[in-house]
Amino acid sequence: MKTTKLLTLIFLLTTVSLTAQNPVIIPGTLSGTEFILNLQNGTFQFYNGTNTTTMGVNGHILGPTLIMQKGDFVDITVNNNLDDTTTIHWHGMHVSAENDGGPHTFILSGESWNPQFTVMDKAGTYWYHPHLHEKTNKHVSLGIAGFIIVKDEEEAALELPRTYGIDDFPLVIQTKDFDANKQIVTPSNADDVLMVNATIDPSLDVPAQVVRFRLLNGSSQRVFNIGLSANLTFYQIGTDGGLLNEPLALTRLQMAPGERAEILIDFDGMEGQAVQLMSYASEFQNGIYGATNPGMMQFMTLDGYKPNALNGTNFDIIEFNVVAQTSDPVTLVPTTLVEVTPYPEESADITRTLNFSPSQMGPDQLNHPFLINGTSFNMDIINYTIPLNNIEIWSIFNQSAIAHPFHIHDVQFFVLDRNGVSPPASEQGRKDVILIKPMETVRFITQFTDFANDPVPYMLHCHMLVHEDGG
Ligand SMILES: [Cu+2]
Repeated sequence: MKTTKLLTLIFLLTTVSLTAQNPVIIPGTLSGTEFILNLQNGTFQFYNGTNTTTMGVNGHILGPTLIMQKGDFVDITVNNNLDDTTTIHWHGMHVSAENDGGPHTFILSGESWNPQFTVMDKAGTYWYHPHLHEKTNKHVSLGIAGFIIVKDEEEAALELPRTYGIDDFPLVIQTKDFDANKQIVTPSNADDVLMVNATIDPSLDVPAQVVRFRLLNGSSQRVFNIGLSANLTFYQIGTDGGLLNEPLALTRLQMAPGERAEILIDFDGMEGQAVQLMSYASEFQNGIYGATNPGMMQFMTLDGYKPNALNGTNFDIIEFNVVAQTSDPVTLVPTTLVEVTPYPEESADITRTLNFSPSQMGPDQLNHPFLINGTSFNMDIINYTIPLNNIEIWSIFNQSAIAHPFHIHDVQFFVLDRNGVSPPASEQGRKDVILIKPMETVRFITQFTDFANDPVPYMLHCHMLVHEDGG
């Protein structure tokens, strides 16, 4: 009897230690105007004692955070030391097509690419990732992704936390599928391992004051319904393309693959307490990757999707442990931020309509590629030729049974409406990704300024990387 109890105790202790929190990795930074990025194969221990084959930038997993100043002319050298062709795209940034790093601007194994451009973007959280046709998911899933933080004078004038790694933290949230040997499986619909900055079961010590988080959904397919434990309030201050007019007090924020959000959490007076950043995925309606059923109808299957403890349930993303204040804390959430001015609808030169549809109708449609206006991606076809400086409304109808996060390069847009209704305040800032639900029409307005290029196109695509790779 005693032995049994002892064994039980040992078992419990072992279980606890296996699920212990791991301090989240904070990526290093590169700043200035010259950046050298070495893409490389690597191995990384997501699980203690087990090497997983990975890809990384200047290291074995993920990449450094690039800190850029608006107005600077930056010179980036990307050395492809992988044994595969790839590209690097500056997601969300307004750069010329030849500097954008889309699938046409590939870097062969052993070669280098040297984009140079003036940073024209507003202060905000952008990111970089591979964009090779049919290989984007593999290269991102194996680990190539990094943050870009753009700073500007407008943002610098605000009383916001901005000390990297102290009161300003980048958090890339990803789910992956590991096989029995703890190797990453791609493509997969069985992504049941959640990580933040490549750390499984992550925790982070945060000071008892207002702290800024730059959230990125870097997952291949999964949508998160961000919230805090005990439904604590947090404040969204930024969307994909920069700061909002004013902080928004929220308890939930939906984030699809590719989307970023800057949030503030006020930990003042909470020293010694723990707060979980969570996904309340139980609240998703069907038809979203992350809900109980990924298709609108229950009978629609997605190979490998079930069973998965992350689907349709609430789960922790990262634990924040509140520690002592820093010496110069921000303790108030500002009341106003920057002026964000959408283009008036009447200013549009044209409305384009896009229709997302399955390539194969019926209950198995989620396992097949999806089409835009009845066609899939072709490297040799340019689908739209847009006059420089056009202001355009894009009206996108999702005629398929799963929600797709639509992404367009070069521009930030403003959402006009969802099925004719104004979007929630959290979607009224500058955006470059928008989740379009089944049978929903989303309209946005944008302007195509500064860059014209005949042979090198910009991309528009679904940011579920499996759908993207499917064309
Ligand atoms: Cu899609």
